[in-house]
Amino acid sequence: MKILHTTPAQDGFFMPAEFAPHEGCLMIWPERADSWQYGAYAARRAFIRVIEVISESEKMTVLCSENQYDNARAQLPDRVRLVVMATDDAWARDVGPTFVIDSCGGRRGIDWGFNAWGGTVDGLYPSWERDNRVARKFCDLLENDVYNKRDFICEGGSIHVDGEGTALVTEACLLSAGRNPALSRKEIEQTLCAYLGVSKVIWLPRGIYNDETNEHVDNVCAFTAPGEVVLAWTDDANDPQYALSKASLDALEAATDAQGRRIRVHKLPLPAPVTITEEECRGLDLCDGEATRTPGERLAASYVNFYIANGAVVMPAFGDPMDEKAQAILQSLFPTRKVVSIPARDILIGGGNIHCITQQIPRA
Ligand code: KQY
Repeated sequence: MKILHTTPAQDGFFMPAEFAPHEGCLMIWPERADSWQYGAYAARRAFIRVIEVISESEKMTVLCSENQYDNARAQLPDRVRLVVMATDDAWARDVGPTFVIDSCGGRRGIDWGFNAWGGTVDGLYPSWERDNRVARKFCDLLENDVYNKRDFICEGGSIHVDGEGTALVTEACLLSAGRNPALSRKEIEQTLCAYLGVSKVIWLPRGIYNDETNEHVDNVCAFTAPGEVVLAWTDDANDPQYALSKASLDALEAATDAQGRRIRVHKLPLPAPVTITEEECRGLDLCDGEATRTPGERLAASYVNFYIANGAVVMPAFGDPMDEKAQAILQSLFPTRKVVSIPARDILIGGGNIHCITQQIPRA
């Protein structure tokens, strides 16, 4: 495996859309006791269900700690490849490589810098060195060369692309003080263009209310096809989310993509606010002496946090009447894939959802 110091755009590589064909998917076995309540037992059940569904149509690789290898092996389907690799938590979207491909059958990874969503400014755990090394190690495992971009803090959940030259990000996240404070908005945009192989970046102002990632785009808006997105939406003007979603709607309606198209926006309803219970908080260890959640805290629940697999769209469900409506909307937007909904409260408690715990490996 070579470590590259050029850029993907210079070399003719670009990030394909998530709805383009995948060779496989990367996930990480949950274990961290201040993220996953009560020994991560319930979280593991939800992760396993996600793994089962995705691995029906893609080669699945799961990373786990040495301590968890036997336990994970016993619970995962035989068709899943299980690899021991040290991580700090289970967010494959954010710590795994972002893959880029070219038109000659090549695939490479990008190794962004990772600082636990904000480093010493507002990061979510005090040490992230193991996570920061996952992208490069995983490229080594796949025998894919890797672009070194550790001097730029970026998580996979903070970017979406349409595969036709357009990227989607939020200002709240990409311009946050804990990411790349020395870079201007223009410099950040130039970096995204050089590494994702895009020519246009659409900036949404905000993401999902109380999203501890500084409002990753993958929880609020996602491409479903070139020129088409779903946007997390509420009609309740008293919900703090309303102003955030409305600001993003305005930005999308004013934008054109890299091909000069206007963006078609499909509103995806949000579930009623989801809050964490006292009992759930009691099951979480302290992090650096502090509680990671407070009883009654609103969690960043959104149906937009789905994963587009080769044969399925895997979406979170929250036991809310909107679950079925959201599923029907997604099914109409992905007619060639089966939309499978998975109860995901136990993933949400960790701070993200199905998109955040998966990372696609595009077919080269
Ligand atoms: O991408 C994500 N949404 C990850 C969130 C991590 C939160 C850590 N508690």
